[in-house]
Amino acid sequence: MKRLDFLKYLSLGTLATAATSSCKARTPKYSVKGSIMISTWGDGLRTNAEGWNILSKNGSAMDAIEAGGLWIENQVNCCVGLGGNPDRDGIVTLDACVMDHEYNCGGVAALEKIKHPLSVARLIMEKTPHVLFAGAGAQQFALEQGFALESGELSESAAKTYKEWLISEEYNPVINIENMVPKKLPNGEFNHDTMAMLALDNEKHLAGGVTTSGMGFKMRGRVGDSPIIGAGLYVDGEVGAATSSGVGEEVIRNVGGHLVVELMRQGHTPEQACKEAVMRIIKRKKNGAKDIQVGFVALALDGTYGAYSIQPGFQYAVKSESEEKLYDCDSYYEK
Ligand code: SD4
Repeated sequence: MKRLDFLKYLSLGTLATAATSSCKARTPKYSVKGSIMISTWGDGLRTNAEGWNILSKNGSAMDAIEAGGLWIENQVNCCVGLGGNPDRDGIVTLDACVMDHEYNCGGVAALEKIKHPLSVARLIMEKTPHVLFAGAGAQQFALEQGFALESGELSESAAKTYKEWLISEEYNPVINIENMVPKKLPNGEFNHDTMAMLALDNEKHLAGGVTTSGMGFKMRGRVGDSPIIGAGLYVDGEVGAATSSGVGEEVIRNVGGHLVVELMRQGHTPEQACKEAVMRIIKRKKNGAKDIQVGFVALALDGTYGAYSIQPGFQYAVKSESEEKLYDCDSYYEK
């Protein structure tokens, strides 16, 4: 970014907010007919394929989301499932949530030793009067529902990364900035890849889901935006759905998912809504959020979709009848 633009944005902050809240509908950037699934990052191509198996046979958006979650949680990568990076005490804790078009939702926070947190979140939604379970209670619920208790042993890659991290013990939440990251994790990996998914089925029902091991080397007990309805995910069956990846604290502070959906309700396209939510984060951070990443992806009920992030490098995958593609979204800062 153009420093001048940024200063202008800061000084015109109030004006900007007022102007956008009366924003009229714009020509949609991307739109599709029929069902569609959108997932964050490169692995999103695979989660979309899992979801598409269901959507293409007239299955429900929620089933598609769960299929995507099951697939990614079975992989070993830095940031989703039990193979992900641990907290600073060396323990993997998982966050996940789901939400459907009728405002039903469920989430788990800081869940340990359970392989499929997104499915647990769905059962919380379907079988309990509650929305969010945390820690030991979340694990107890999962065991009661028949999930196995896993060993808690770190994956080979997480054990290696953790060992290297222990040398500095520095918590450095620089994530999701593939092209311009100043600092990688010690093993050269990037600390990103939360799986955030949105789907629209042939019944025009929306659903969303997020699953993550959260920020690597977080403080014990830390919960990010991913299981928080309204922050990491929000679905409004009358308007659209939005989800996020990046530094969860900033998404929670700005109630990102809900903000994006409300902006769409006011007439913003999905991309414009994501951009406005990103701008709020930038405006409210003293250093203009120069060193962090947050990206939002949104899907409107009419099938239009879009995304926007603070830093370049945020990707999302789209699968519909007419396309199968990984997009690099526009960002506030340039490479
Ligand atoms: C968190 N939002 O725990 C997650 C991290 C993330 O890509 O999205 N990483 O704050």
